[in-house]
Amino acid sequence: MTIKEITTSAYTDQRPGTSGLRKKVTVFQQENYLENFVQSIFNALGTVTGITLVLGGDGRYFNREAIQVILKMAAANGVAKIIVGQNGLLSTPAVSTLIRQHRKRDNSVQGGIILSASHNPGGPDADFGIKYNIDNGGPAPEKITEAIFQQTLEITHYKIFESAAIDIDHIGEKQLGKMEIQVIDSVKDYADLMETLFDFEVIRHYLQTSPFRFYFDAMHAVTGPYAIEIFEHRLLAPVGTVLRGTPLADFGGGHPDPNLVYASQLVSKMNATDGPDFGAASDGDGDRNMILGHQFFVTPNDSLAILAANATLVPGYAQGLAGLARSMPTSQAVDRVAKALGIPCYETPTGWKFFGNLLDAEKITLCGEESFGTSSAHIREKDGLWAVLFWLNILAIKQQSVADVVIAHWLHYGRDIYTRHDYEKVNKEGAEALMAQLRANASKINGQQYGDYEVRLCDDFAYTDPVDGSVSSHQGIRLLFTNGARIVYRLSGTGTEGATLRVYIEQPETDETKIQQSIAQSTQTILAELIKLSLSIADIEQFTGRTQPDVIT
Ligand code: VG1
Ligand code: CO
Repeated sequence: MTIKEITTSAYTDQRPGTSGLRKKVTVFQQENYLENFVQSIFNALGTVTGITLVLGGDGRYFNREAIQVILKMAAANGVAKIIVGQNGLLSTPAVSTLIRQHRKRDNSVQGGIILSASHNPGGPDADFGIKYNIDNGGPAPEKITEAIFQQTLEITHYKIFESAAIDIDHIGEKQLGKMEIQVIDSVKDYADLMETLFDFEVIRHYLQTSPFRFYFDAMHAVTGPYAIEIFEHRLLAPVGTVLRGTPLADFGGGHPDPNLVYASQLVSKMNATDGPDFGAASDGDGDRNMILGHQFFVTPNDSLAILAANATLVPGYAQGLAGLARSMPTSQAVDRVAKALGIPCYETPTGWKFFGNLLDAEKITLCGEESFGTSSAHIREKDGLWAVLFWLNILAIKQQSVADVVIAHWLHYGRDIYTRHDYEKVNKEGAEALMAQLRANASKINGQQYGDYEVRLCDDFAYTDPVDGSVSSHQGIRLLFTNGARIVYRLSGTGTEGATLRVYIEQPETDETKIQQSIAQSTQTILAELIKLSLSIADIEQFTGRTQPDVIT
């Protein structure tokens, strides 16, 4: 076995987006493409000699190949040890858990590498991704992702160990040159952490003694083994509670995206007359969650607010919450809870990395995004199964239906009627021109009256991190109306084809009668006037050629 130094030339398209580097598998399969990025991570870290890293992915196509490359490159670069999930599988929240737990005992643990394109489809013609997480278990902040990007532009060489394939399918310790490889059970540490946060006894009792029925759809992605262990083995839910529980390299041909469109199988189960009481799904890498009741969809915005409002019912949060946070496009539902609890609520740009400092500084305990992401200070990533367990724990205590819990919440705190419209795979130049025009017109839009809606503020959202003072600008155009309604426009940073324009639309309602009426109405109908405005203010048709979104959430 020898260390080889390979000459390479730089690619110019390796800037990490909202959540790591995401590209088509065919892009990653280009000569030295993955190697360049991995070496750039190591180079950006300065020295990796003697460090320990956690490594795993969501099992999608190219996961195994990438793990072999990373192990060999780590060994050649002087990494002391890699902790890797069996079969190369680790969910994003499990990686975060492992980094934090191993670091408590061993401060050579510096971070981890996650292989996933999250909710994007997998397979030879679909997507792959790679992301670096730092020693707190969370996604690298912009300062580090920018340093990695700089390295990708300057790279000339990378180092790799020449060796046969390393067995990652059997638990145990192996050696590659001087580097130790510890293949671990992908599930155990994460499942143990969940037991410390939630009352498994109460949930188990409820599942066994009441008629309550529930399904979890793992979408053939990474959460299958975690969900089977937690729900079926530890909580004794009936075998078959976990649907599509086997991770597949192409996710069975579907989008591992837990929303009403891509989890339609679960949705139709929930909508049946005699359907179950509770349903949930998670995404490719296990950090997202969708929560459903019988014939009822809980928006991620409401879910975050409801978890916050009920947190003290759950053992892990019985002491109360330090503060709350949401990404800017996420609805203001959680702000109402923060206000009622008398705790701060922070508004961050889109992407989990912006919550890290707030969590580290103990300024917040729970946080979330409208994009089906919710989590807490227990790790530094969003956490799909955590949210499902949180709901199960609350339902087992309250013994009410999901719909009753949500409606009672609305009547108490007010309701934020909300939708997100995604215009996918649109022409990149058109989408950028649309944003540029909005940006240029922001000051003109300020103060404008559109029908019943008067703009109180139109700006391009910028965020100053309250902990380290770093500034992130151009995070989305927001229109705040005097009546509390909002329209937000931003371009996705996770897509791999053309551009995706996301339009977020929100209308608060605090009048009890109107909230009651809203229950039977469709969100799109209630928001019709704002939706029309969202199209005209940004000239969406003119710039994208589209008159309707591809996905409505
Ligand atoms: C999307 C979501 C964002 C989320 C990100 C990563 O980003 O909007 O809220 O943090 O995906 O989610 P964008 O830039 O496409 O809007 V996932 O589950 O990577 O890990
Ligand atoms: Co994800």
